[in-house]
Amino acid sequence: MAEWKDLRIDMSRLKSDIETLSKIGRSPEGALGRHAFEPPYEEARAWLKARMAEAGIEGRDDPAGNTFGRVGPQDGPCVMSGSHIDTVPDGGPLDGALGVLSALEVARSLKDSGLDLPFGFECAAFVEEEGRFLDCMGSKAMAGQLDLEEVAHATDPHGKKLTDAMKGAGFDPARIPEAQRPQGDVKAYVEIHIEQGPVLEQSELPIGVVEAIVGINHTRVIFEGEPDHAGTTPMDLRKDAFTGAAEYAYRMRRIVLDEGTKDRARITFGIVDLLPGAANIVPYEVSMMQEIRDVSDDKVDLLYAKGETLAKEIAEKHRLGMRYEYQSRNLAAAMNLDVQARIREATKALDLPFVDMPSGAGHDAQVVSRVAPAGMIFVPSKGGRSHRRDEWTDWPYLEKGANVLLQSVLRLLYA
Ligand code: HGY
Ligand code: MN
Ligand code: MN
Repeated sequence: MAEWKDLRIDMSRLKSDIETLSKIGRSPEGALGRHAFEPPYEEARAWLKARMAEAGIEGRDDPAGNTFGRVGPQDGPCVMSGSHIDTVPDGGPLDGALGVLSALEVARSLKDSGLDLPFGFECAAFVEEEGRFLDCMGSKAMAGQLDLEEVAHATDPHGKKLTDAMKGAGFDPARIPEAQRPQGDVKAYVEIHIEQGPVLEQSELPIGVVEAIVGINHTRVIFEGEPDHAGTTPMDLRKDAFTGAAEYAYRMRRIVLDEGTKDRARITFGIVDLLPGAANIVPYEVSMMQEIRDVSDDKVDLLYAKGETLAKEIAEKHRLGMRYEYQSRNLAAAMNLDVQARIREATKALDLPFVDMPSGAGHDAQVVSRVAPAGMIFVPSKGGRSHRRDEWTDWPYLEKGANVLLQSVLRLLYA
């Protein structure tokens, strides 16, 4: 039987899994899209469970739509590792997939090792991390942090309801609360993810140990005007909703730069819907999805409140109506110091240099950290690129990262 400190993952299996999953949900034009509960996602879920079954691991879906596989003792607390297999529209092959498939490879390596594990190890695919309907919906359900009112109202950008999408995939939204795991059930959680930014690549380091994850607030900012003829209505008489939206987006950027945490605050308007959408009609409604991020929740709250005040001021100035509709939030999260220490130990044992760093992206780990000690491992992103088709990390970095994950999990199991 292998000594646990000598265990390593099998890169050929992990590589083959990453390549195969990257083809599920890919259009003939090359765009990858696996949106929670839609057919490509369900195909990926079935494939994942088949891969578990091939390894002698039983795949299990919980009532919220998360998927788990467990090795070692089947009852009692577990060490868990996972991430998500949903993607953003036209997304990349590694965001989320790396964490799920590396966790699966860790499960297989533990099973093959013949080690007598003191606790179970679970690999997890949390559903709907990317927030097409509702950010980190699956991990929030497991952590008992899901607001069922938000679930009832959540829609995708086309107006499809989350509850209808769940039903379409065979899940009953009324049973979501059953997905909550009892306190103490997850003894520790560790997630590997691509960095999605340039820091590791630029400093030529293979591993990042995450110290904290940003808080995120999603709010719909809507300006309402009147649809008038674009040629005959004088400029000073029209109620142009876009004028309000444009001024708002421009001035909010300044506020976030001046009043958010230095170098850590972000604002993005990633969805803008304009009605009626004709070149010769004054827009009567503009709805923008505002995303604020900061490492400090107090700053997120402050910027959110400043946004409402600004929107009111601008609406008055241009004689527009205004609605400021909160959608959802993820609280900022510090990673557990003990889990961080185990990751550093594992990294040093593998003779790899690393850096401690914050995460500007949101992750399931930040939700799980509310109910269990959680940590994260980052690997470099080529060109810092993510949430796009050419997102990539070279294979040797992925192998190093997966071995750090395995060795971190072993330290958490035997701690
Ligand atoms: O949006 C995020 O930060 C993550 O990629 N879901
Ligand atoms: Mn993402
Ligand atoms: Mn992700």
